Amino acid sequence: MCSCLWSGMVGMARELMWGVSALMQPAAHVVLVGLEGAGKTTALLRLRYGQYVEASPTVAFNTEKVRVGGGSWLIWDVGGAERLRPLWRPYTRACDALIFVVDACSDAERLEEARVELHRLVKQQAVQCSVLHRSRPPILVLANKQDLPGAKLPASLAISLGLPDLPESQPWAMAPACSVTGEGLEEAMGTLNHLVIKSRKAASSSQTHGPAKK
Ligand SMILES: Nc1nc2c(ncn2[C@@H]2O[C@H](COP(=O)(O)OP(=O)(O)OP(=O)(O)O)[C@@H](O)[C@H]2O)c(=O)[nH]1
Ligand SMILES: [Mg+2]
Repeated sequence: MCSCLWSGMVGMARELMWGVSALMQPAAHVVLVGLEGAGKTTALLRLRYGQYVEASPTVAFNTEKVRVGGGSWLIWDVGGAERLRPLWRPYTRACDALIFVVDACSDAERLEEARVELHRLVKQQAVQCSVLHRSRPPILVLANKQDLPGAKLPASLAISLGLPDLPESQPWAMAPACSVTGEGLEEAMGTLNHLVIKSRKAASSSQTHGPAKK
């Protein structure tokens, strides 16, 4: 048999096995964080109920199980008020992924506050993951409230939040959304699903072949 045909078949079989094992994976544990009022609970309720549900400020956390974007998710939504932010650390311990929600209409001061919190979280994750010998969970930054006039585009928000400065070992992606109408949420969860699958693949191949060279 022609070697390129053989390697094509092996590749297809490998992809099929990955597809089947992804279906059999338990729900990924995801944590929604971000400053107060960014729209975390609105996004969670939109994903869960498929319609706009008015949210009041979260005083601790909410949790919902949803299937969207090709994945099954157990989502924890933790309040973003300053006094609640210390809770992000225990909730994000050993999670499979993070969603950092940002209000795309934030002024420069609020964006700087969001940048500081995001980078603090990434540093905490790095420490926790090295202690637990696991790879860093991917982060999806959700550029929410795209329906409002003056909403900044994802590329500009990525710069303001210092995403290009994150270490190479930190997988991230950015997605625009409007949690009130739900526009962009499914695509965003699809993007996160790809990141989670890629992370799981990398973790399982490093268990088999040893860690990848840096
Ligand atoms: N126009 C618009 N408003 C939104 C959007 N997402 C959320 N909101 C509004 O923003 C306000 C705050 O939303 P929440 O979902 O409570 O924000 P949160 O991030 O959960 O806030 P905390 O629980 O305090 O951390 C609410 O009035 C929402 O209706 C959006 O995409 N567009
Ligand atoms: Mg909330």
